[in-house]
Amino acid sequence: MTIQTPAHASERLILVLGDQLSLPLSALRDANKDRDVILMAEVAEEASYVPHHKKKIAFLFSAMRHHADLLRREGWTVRYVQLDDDDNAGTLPDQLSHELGTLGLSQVVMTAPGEYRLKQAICDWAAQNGVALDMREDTRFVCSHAEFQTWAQGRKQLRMEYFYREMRRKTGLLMNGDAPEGGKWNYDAENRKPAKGDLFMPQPRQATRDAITEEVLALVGTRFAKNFGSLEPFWLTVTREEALLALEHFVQTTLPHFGDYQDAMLTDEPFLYHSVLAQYLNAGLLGPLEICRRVERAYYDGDAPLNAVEGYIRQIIGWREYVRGIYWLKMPDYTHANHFDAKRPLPAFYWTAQSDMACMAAAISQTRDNAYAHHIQRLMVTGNFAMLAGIDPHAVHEWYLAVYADAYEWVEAPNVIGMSQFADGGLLASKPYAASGNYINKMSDHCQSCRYDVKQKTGPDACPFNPLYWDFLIRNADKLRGNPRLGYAYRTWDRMSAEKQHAYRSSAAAVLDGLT
Ligand code: FAD
Ligand code: DLZ
Ligand code: SF4
Repeated sequence: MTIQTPAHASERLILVLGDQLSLPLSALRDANKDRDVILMAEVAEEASYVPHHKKKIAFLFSAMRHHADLLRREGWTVRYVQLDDDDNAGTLPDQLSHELGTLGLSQVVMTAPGEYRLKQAICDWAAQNGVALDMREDTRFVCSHAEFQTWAQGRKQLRMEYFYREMRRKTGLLMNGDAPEGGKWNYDAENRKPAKGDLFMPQPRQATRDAITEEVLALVGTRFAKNFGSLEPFWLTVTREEALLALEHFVQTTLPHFGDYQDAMLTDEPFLYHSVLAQYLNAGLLGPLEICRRVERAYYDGDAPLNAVEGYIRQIIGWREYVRGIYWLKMPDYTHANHFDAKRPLPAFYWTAQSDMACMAAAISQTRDNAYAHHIQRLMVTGNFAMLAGIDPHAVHEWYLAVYADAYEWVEAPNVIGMSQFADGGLLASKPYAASGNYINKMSDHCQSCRYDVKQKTGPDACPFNPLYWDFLIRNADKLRGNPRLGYAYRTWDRMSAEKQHAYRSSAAAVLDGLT
């Protein structure tokens, strides 16, 4: 890819994407408010490259429209193209061609897209059309691509924990000189408690709706009527101002318990003690360091314990930065990785939420209602089931990319392909996150109301996760038996009677045969 830098900074078209809703954007660094024009466009291609959840599209379109207003208030000239405008060209490259032609410009500046797909399309378009494209690094992250590559070079294993420590040192977050605050880098061992329903459980901040949001909701309700998900109630924040209030609300009401109940699941509490900030962060309404510094301050002010604050900061400067690094290191092949050669189509209940498995029904119906499910639901319920059942990881990837308001491929794909499906063969995770019903029972209240019996191992009433767990390990024994972290599981299988082994395999076959 050739990136040409314009000789002088004047009269350029600056493209701002739907997930680049930040004033401190590298594309705007040296721009001229009097002469340069910003382009923002709602285009069919971005809105349909996967069948996005209605709430996700509405959130982004409304946030884009509010951001365009903010840019105008800041003195910029903004050309904003709405989805239904007559001169909407349908794709970002075509819209760029159209605007360059109308304005008589030939230079485009932008911050690099987060997704490989779009970056490639825009670079190809610029090369084919002889457009001078100045595509700049996205500086809204703690770790640059070059820095991640240097860190990854020569390492046999790319473990998040070591990367995270580097990011702690780099940012100084929760550091006491060279030592981690409290003496330990990671307080996860304290963060595995199941939760109990509580009438006073905090909820994410509900945003106010204005005329712009109402207009977008009407547009999405019509144009994307057949897409997955409920548009109403629409409570997401669509401005930076309100996203800052949502951050403050989280810190004051929820953060103190974030650590303790990070892995818990409850049927009637979709958000538990999670921050529900990822959609704002990934769209650019909030920055990773401003969130982390606010959360760190809560610890030093005595408002939140270290296990919560460290755990939270680790998700952002650890996991979030790390998965982005992996994505750019491994694309374009990464989203087609299929270590287990899994081929089964995605069952229909991932779209309907109609399943007798109470845990799956809860995770998917909450996803349908909120365009949200928290990490353990994504990993240990819907993700775990898909991997155990041998669902094609690319289909699983496309589902996750569509259904969550925070989903962009750079963050979704490593979490799905790597962490939840082990489809990259262990680049990201040292062992598959495979679990039987016992784990879900320990961490949730789902099993109490389930048609299946979590204690039954085999037979028609057994929790489907139980036989599927063993079937998965045995189906993939050639690829997994050598993994030292699975030694105990294989030794347990080897000690079982042939009759018990057979019962597990035939129960699993019955579950798999029943998937449609
Ligand atoms: P909290 O639980 O409050 O966590 C705080 C913040 O940490 C999040 O807002 C997020 O920015 C960051 N974070 C936490 N875990 C991760 C992680 N594993 N990777 C990257 N960032 C993390 N996150 C996305 O932002 N987009 C996705 O498309 C996405 N897809 C996922 C798919 C699967 C299968 C799994 C297992 C995880 C996925 N995650 C994704 C990570 C995580 O589940 C979400 O970031 C989190 O649930 C968002 O809700 P929250 O803001 O309440 O997060
Ligand atoms: C996700 C999304 C959607 C639904 N629509 C638009 C859009 O109409 N215009 C736009 O500029 N961006 C949109 N996006 C976000 C882009 O898909 C995102 O910028 C790329 O995936 C790169 O991360
Ligand atoms: Fe899920 Fe099994 Fe529990 Fe039912 S019994 S909720 S399927 S883990």
